[in-house]
Amino acid sequence: MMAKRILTIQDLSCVGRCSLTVALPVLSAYGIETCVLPTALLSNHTAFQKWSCLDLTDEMKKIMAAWRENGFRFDAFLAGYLGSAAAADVVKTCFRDFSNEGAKIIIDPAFGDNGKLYAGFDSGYVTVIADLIKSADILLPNLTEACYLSGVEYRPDVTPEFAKEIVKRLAEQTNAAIVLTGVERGGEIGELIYSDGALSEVWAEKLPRRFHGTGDLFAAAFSALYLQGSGLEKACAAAGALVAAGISATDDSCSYGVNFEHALYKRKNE
Ligand code: PXL
Repeated sequence: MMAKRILTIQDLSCVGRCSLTVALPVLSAYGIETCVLPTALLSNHTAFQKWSCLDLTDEMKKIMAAWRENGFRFDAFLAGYLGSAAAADVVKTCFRDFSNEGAKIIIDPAFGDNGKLYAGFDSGYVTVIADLIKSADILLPNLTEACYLSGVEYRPDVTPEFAKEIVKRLAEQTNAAIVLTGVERGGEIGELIYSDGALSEVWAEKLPRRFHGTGDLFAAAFSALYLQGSGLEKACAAAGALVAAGISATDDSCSYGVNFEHALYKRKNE
């Protein structure tokens, strides 16, 4: 079997499950060879009160220079939280220089939630990401990110009908399939998918508690399943089920993220 090699490009936050500390174990557990390009090194994610952050943009350039000499190529990319506009520029070069033929570029914009930008981001960062997503084959925004990227005002009570309009607007701005996450209706949560001019929806029971890092967990599992040949809807349903299993197994405070380790372990041992 020709194995796929993915490069995931995100920050490394030492505490609080998110970005690389989620993507690397999850992609590996699904059997995908996973390489990493860390964009920043943080003491912990920025939803905790205090954090330190070392921007790694300069190191990313050095890493990529060595990779060019080694002739490395990747079959897929999963880009998430980048941390700075400068890092986003480097990521664009990375896609250009290290893609195998037919490589899939999956981008989770990862700059906000609940109608707000994450600490440290501003409209300039959103503009840079709005440019970066033009390279994407698949875009995985949540509602907040989709609103910022498409210039639509965020409303927490957005109806699935209105969400469809946002998704179509985003599709016009990119060549990507759009997978809008965290759409709600009644007691359900799901994804709206727009691909090749067709809309589809995936729904599951909404669990009452919200956790940090669920978007990163969804993106990692979705990417693994998609690369293994699941269609967009199937990959969404299975990734959503993993997130739900993780949430059900979590009794920590929401800042520490989801107990995906238990969900992965159970998946393997059932
Ligand atoms: O889960 C998204 C994320 C990733 N990385 C860092 C973050 C956040 C969200 O706050 O702060 C450093």
